[in-house]
Amino acid sequence: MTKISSIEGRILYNSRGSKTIEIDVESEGKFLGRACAPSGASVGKYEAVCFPNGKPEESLRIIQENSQKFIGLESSDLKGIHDTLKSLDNSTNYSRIGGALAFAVTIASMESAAKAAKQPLFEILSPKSSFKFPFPLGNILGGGVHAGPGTPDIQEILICATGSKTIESAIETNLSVHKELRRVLEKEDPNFTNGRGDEGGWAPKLENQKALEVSAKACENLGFTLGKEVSLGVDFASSTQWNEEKQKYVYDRAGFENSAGEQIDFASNIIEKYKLIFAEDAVHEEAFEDMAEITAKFPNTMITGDDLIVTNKNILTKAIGLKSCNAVILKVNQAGSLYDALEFAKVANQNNIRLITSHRSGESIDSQISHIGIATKSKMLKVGVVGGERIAKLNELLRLSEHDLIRGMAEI
Ligand code: 2PG
Ligand code: MG
Repeated sequence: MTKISSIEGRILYNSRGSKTIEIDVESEGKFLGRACAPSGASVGKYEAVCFPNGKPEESLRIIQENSQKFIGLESSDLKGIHDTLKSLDNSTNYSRIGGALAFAVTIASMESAAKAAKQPLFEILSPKSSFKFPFPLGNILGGGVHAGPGTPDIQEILICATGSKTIESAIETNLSVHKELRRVLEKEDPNFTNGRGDEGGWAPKLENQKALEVSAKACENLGFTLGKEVSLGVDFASSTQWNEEKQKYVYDRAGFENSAGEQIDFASNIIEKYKLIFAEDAVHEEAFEDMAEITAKFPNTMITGDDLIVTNKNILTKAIGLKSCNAVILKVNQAGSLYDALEFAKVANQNNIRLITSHRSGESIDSQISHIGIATKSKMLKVGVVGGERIAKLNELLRLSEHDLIRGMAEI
């Protein structure tokens, strides 16, 4: 048991070059925990507010003025630290102090506690558990708000080495598909510049269907069968297409519009044709019934809520009642504090809703989410394939493979 002796913060930049906050929590004057908050581009309506009035400086001022409230708390007392944050901000979405601050303070504290206990972070987050590796799920082709005009409306096409038996082979297989896709794209378009989106996926000038075709082609070129050695996933991020006034999904780049019913067919056709293992936000963030229709149709695909659920346990409880999804994204900064996110994970696990712990498109080079994915028994870890801030999370998994507490891959 060690007590927090100091808490400090600073303004840094995330992978998109936007300002963010980093927090240092020290226990007993020597065990340093450090966490830097990420941020999203496709942000759910109901997720925690990143910074008060959009200003990281506000969050920094708040922690500087209130640091004494944290000093003397046990660094491992996640609930106590969470409650202290809530005493500064009793809003439901951290609009006063910023969800980014709640994220950074709670993760830095637990990292400090882990160092003091000489235990890895995943173990201190979930003591006396059995652990498995989540399957890395990585963006190989990006569009939507993560890439520029001319790219697909669909935000992400993802790869997952579902046939891999080890974490090493799962990472290597994802990398090989990402590399092969570059060759396929260069053949397809001799003017392809090798440009990449925010999460490291290629960002070609292609419409949705063609983008899916080339992604499947890259897998086949390597001798893989979709649904066997590897599987594709899609984050439709449909809220970015949803036009409230028209009550339609507007696919600007491809030049068509879908009614609610047509969107269900559009997503269903893609899930079927490409045997998707993972389909995220196939409809917009308030279409719980439409999601339920897709979930009922595809019991073997992870029909996943991200913007729909925003790592919020009350929204998840509603979705469970409506059978809206069989899987959920866990993004700590959507919830706010790590305590909130772990409470959310409990509800998901108790109800057989599969968890996918995820990065944000604007990331830091931290790698605590690899531990959070393991500790929450996530089936997948959505962290990208390439790019320094993405590789950092994958490399941490490789380091953790030296640990004999983690045995084998998750069952998906
Ligand atoms: C998503 C994420 C991460 P963002 O929509 O799932 O891939 O993107 O961080 O921009 O919300
Ligand atoms: Mg998403």
